[in-house]
Amino acid sequence: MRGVQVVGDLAYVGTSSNGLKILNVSNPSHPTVICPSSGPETVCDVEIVGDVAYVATWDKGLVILDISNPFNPTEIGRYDDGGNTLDVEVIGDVAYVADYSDGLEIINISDSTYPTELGQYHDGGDAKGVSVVGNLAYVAEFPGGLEIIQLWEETGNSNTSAVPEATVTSWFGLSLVLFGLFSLKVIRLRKMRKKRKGRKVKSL
Ligand SMILES: [Ca+2]
Ligand SMILES: [Ca+2]
Ligand SMILES: [Ca+2]
Repeated sequence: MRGVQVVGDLAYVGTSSNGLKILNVSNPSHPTVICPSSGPETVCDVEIVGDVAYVATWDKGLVILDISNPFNPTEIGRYDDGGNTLDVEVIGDVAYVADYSDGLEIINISDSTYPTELGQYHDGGDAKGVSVVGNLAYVAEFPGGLEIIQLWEETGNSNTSAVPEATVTSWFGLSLVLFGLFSLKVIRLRKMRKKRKGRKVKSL
């Protein structure tokens, strides 16, 4: 099993070679399988938004499933330009994907049937996990450690140079470990323009 999300009475569970398995877990003592497989993919992560499942499928990219009928999920879109999709986070019309040797990919999912790449950042290493908070993407990367990628510039009086200091402060107890083991970088990625290039603004 790889990745799981529960919504209401249903659990969406990733499998190693059968896509998503969907179970009714309304009785947690007796979960019942209502869909054993959505396809042949290896699922690394899944995020459910309404009637849509965004599935990170290792070597098959980001797969988008219509799950309005959980007994029979159907693929409605897919984005795969190489890499290995390990983790996905969806915020609004954008999917942020940790795509291993392709780094961070940012995918426009406003049209689920035709996902398109908005941007990508990769400066080496393998992206294995991603979490987005505000305009920052936190990427777990092997072997570099944590990379913090600025997705767009703040307006007004915000100071981008304050970002790494604030971040390290929040992990005060781990800061020495972070400095010793990880390469902590802050990268500016120009806002949501097609094929925009990222630019590193600070390294620690
Ligand atoms: Ca790409
Ligand atoms: Ca890719
Ligand atoms: Ca990197």
